[in-house]
Amino acid sequence: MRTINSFLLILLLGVFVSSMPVTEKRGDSCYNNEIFSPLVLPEKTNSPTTRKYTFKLSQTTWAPDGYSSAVSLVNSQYPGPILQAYKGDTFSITVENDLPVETSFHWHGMFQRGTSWFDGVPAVSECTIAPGSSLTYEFSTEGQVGTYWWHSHYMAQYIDGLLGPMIIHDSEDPNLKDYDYDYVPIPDSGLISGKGQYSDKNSELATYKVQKGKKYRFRVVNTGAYAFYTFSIDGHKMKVIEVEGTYVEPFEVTTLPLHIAQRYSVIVEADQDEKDYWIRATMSSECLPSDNLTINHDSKINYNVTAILSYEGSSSGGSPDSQAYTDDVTPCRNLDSKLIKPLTANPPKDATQSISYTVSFGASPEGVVEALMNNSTYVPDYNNPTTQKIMTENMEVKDLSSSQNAVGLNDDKGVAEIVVWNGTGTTYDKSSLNTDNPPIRDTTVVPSWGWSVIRFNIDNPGVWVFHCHIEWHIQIGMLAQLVELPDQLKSQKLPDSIAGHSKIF
Ligand SMILES: *[C@@H]1O[C@H](CO)[C@@H](O)[C@H](O)[C@H]1NC(C)=O
Ligand SMILES: *[C@@H]1O[C@H](CO)[C@@H](O)[C@H](O)[C@H]1NC(C)=O
Ligand SMILES: *[C@@H]1O[C@H](CO)[C@@H](O)[C@H](O)[C@H]1NC(C)=O
Ligand SMILES: *[C@@H]1O[C@H](CO)[C@@H](O)[C@H](O)[C@H]1NC(C)=O
Ligand SMILES: *[C@@H]1O[C@H](CO)[C@@H](O)[C@H](O)[C@H]1NC(C)=O
Ligand SMILES: [Cu+2]
Repeated sequence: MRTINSFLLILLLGVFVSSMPVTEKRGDSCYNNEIFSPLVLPEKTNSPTTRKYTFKLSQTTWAPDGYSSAVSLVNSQYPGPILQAYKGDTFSITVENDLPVETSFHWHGMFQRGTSWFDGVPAVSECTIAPGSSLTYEFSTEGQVGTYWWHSHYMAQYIDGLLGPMIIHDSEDPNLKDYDYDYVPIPDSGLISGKGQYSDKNSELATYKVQKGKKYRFRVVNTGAYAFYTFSIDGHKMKVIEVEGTYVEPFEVTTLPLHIAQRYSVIVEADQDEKDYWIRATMSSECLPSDNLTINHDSKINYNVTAILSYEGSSSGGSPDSQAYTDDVTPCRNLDSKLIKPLTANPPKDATQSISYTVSFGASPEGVVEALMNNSTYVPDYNNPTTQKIMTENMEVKDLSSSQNAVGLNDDKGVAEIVVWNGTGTTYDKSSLNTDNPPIRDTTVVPSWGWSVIRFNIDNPGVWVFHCHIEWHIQIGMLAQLVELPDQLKSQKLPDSIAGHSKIF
């Protein structure tokens, strides 16, 4: 654990601490300009097709917000390429790893039915991709639509830039007639879509151009590793239409809370005076893991991260004088789940298997900080991923060591329930659960000293990680493995590219 710890500390210093003068010339070459224009949709085909992408990884030094740091990029861009497909298509993404370190890519929110080994979680679904080698991930988008993202799942590598959005378009999207253009903004590490002002207040900000009278779908993705954001656009209400791949009954908000990895699609109507307006992604300092060993409290983090909504014909010249909405949003909490009503819902009523976890922090006998799930910190076995143990070595969940935090879900057609506790509770008020049309999402916030209940159908064979998405917490072991329908998994065939893809370090 010690190595992982210090590795993370180094990365954090890169992100949060500014102690040296910026000498680097600010280069524009790394911006992914694709993200500042309305999405150009992929060509439609009559039947589902394969959308091919190639990721070339490289390291460079870059100062997107005026603070220069070492970054790892996909195709020399930040954010990385926007992956797009239509419902039912297959993604085929070849990763060529030219980094001096190993890597692995995760496709956040993808069900990976029948392809769990392409989930990209090292030590769980597959081995890492060694420096100088490549791997082609191939998986179907069947049954999924909406807004997702991808990121490295190796160590805390995505903080350095290995991330990007992923969109599955839908010709039957009920909202298609309600907007004219489709934009993606991603608040992350004090930047919006790769632009921000850290120490250089003259740094260019992300600008989203709009035309009066038109309607814009904004897909907002928190691709950060630490920060909770509240997202808003001065003077413009936002109509929420999609939550992490699920269409919802549209509702209006002025401020959208987003914790790490959460996504929303909102429709914004350009119905105001033709000026410039602040787009705000305000970080809540009270939600940052503020361990003084991990974050330099003296650093001048810009909590008020901004971008610009600029009307065509605006005379503001890139300096809006607009005022923020003043409504109160409870920091570090989900958007009120009572507002989120999926358009189609058939939630499981009762659970056939209930699993509870108390999450906490502790220290190893050597004094190293650990994150615990039921008093057990997860220790990755990079040389022999769990999927391989199950599929090729015929191991059972009970054979896995306790540091694997593994639980078997064996009841085909059953319903799993996971109850996460922050604190020492043991029972919760079942009558307080909404079992008619609860939010359907892949990332939720467990409230301070509170609990969350998650239910899902046991129908997707694979080894899946259930983890905290705060990078600092996952790196110190806040992760459990759900071994779903292992017998069915064993009857699937591991592709040669994965089977032959063993760790060489
Ligand atoms: C961190 O904070 C704790 C408690 O607030 C304090 O005791 C400790 O000295 C601090 N450590 C450093 C390195 O500043
Ligand atoms: C950030 O914005 C809030 C609300 O607009 C304001 O109260 C606060 O002073 C700002 N903080 C900084 C550091 O500019
Ligand atoms: C976690 O601990 C609780 C309380 O001892 C227990 O009921 C529960 O089954 C444990 N969870 C797992 C996954 O073992
Ligand atoms: C974790 O360990 C503490 C201290 O030994 C104990 O009191 C607590 O019940 C344990 N929690 C779980 C969920 O097992
Ligand atoms: C539980 O909530 C408290 C209060 O907000 C927080 O300090 C603590 O870090 C939380 N525990 C975990 C494991 O996130
Ligand atoms: Cu993720």
